[in-house]
Amino acid sequence: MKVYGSSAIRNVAFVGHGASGKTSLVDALAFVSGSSRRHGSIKDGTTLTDYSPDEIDRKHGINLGLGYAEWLDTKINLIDTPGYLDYFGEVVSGLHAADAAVVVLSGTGGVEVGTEKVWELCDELHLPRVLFVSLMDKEHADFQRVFDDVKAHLTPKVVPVEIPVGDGHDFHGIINLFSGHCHFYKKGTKTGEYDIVPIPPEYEPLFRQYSEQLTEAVASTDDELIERYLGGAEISRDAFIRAIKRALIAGEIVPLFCGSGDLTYGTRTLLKKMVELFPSPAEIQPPVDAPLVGRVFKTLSEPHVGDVTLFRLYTGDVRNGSEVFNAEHETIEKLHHLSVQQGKERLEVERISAGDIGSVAKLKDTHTGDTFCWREAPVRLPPIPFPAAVATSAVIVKQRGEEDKLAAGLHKLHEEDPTFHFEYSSELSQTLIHGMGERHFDTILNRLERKFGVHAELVRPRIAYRETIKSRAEGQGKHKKQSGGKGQYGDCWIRMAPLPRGSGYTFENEIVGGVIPGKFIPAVDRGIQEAAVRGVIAGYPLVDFKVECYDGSYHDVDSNEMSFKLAGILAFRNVAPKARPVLLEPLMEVETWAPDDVLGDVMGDLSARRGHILGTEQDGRLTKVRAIVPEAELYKYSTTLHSITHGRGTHRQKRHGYAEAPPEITSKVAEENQKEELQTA
Ligand SMILES: Nc1nc2c(ncn2[C@@H]2O[C@H](COP(=O)(O)OP(=O)(O)O)[C@@H](O)[C@H]2O)c(=O)[nH]1
Ligand SMILES: [Mg+2]
Repeated sequence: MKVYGSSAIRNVAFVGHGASGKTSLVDALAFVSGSSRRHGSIKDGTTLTDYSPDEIDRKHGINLGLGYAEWLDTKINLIDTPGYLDYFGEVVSGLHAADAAVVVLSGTGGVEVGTEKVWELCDELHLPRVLFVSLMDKEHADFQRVFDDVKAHLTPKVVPVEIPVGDGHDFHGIINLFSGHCHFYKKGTKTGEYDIVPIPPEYEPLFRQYSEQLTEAVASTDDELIERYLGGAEISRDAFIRAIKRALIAGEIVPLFCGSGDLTYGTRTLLKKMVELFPSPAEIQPPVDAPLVGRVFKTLSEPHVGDVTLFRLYTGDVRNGSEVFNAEHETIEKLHHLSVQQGKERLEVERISAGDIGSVAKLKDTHTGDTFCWREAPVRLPPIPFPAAVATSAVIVKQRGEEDKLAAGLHKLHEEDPTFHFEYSSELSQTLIHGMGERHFDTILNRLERKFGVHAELVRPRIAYRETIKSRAEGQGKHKKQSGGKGQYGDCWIRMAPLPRGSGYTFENEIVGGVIPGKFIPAVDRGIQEAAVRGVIAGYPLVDFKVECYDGSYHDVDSNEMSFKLAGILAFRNVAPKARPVLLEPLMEVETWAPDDVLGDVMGDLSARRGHILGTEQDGRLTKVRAIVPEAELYKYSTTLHSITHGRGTHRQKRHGYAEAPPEITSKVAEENQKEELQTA
């Protein structure tokens, strides 16, 4: 394959809501350009970028996919991203490798939740972008409605640069406002080819109206052009394109295109305009100044190949066999079989030049987010800001003996996907996974099975309850045993008192006159602590209390540390139940963002989860609700929130200490504990 220099490269991410037609469009662009051999379809599971078994089964993207289209002597890198929010990490990766974005909208759906989310991220990254309304051949597709929707809900800067001719099944042409041509597509069009025909008379008024709007919008972003425009002078095509490109990069206008990925309509114009309007890497300021800077934005784990590292170069060229420095892990990595990806295919290349995207397999110690540089000039780019996990579950193996394989598999999956985390909680004796939601966990389980042969399932995470006491109480613990020879003797009197939440445990020695010798006192303390770990109500650690040891007795021969430790245990078991013990449950502080039309339902749901609402405030288009909710009630919250808000709501949560559980919860937890004890007895 030809090596392209920086100014002949475009890096474009395709982003948008699920099922808006991104993957089909990317497939069509690569095919129409002649760079990919097959025009695939979602239905047959043959698209360029949705090739993993999971994606073929589910008929939607899960991983970022990469292909390219060569058009007008330019290599356009096509970064396809999934639409579902559970895979938003892939969008973050993709946009960090891109210099521009095509935001894809469905002709029947318009602006959807996913569109808004990717738009916000493009805004944050100041990415130049265009909008493409796909699926224009679908019944009920409506370009005008989508345009109005975009203007009202996404950006007022949108300007149509094309007009579809014919609606739904009758869609057969596109009027190009740049050239003033109407492109007519014959039935059976395979590679986006068209005839140029006169604009149909019934479209003349709309054509004139939109052309004027476009010229005015572009001219108004450019002082020189506006003079000429107002003076009635011709604006040359070159000057016009230059002005649009400048305005697009500055975010002053957002051109709106249309077409159909399935039918390949509109693909040639989009290819051409990506070359003409999007900045090349040569026009982009590199993030740091160094002779070689590249960023790993994605690690794929491919069957038969292993780990495939996708990287974007900013400065410097690398060659097949180059030794680059990974500053994060301080390792030298040799780039064997340097390649570019065309979907799942890897095409070996001699060189990847500055600005381009490359792929390399089997690196030693390189992960998503790492920086490549030369050893002599080490640099590290800031980490890619991946979204924080919003859901937690516990995971167990279905077959005994697979625990080690589970941990190894989870570790690999975390390296592949930075939005996925896991930990082993020794307190809960459970492996916990944290991620973006049920759908995300589902894919994790599938990958565990396919790639690592681990059969695992999700279970509810246990809750780390605590116990405490609410009043003072006192009493004795006495251990005495006489069995021939030397006996055992320990005897102590203790007072227990509650302490404020979060203070833990304190022990005070109030023995006077040596009724318990000083050397045995620490043993009493240890005994109490040991007993406290098992609690008195439901088997959970008892916390936030004070113990005073104020009396006791000993035996010259039979007393020893063990006897006094046992005395401590007995004293705790005797006194704690008299000190009004209660169960404490962990709380979370939850922040939920939701649109106003479902705010009532969102608050109702939080209350039903025994949540205490602290307040609400406006935050952009959404309202933020703050609430304190028991952790036990938050299992699968993200899924419920998703369904109540139709995917428009998000939330975030953090620990917020403990509070006394209501009696019905206490008895339920105590009962469960009893059952478990019987089972393990
Ligand atoms: N009629 C029609 N269907 C399309 C078109 N593009 C995609 N589709 C279908 O719409 C669904 C979603 O397409 P896909 O490319 O997976 O969308 P993505 O989730 O945005 O990547 C699939 O069933 C496609 O076959 C199109 O241009 N016309
Ligand atoms: Mg897709």
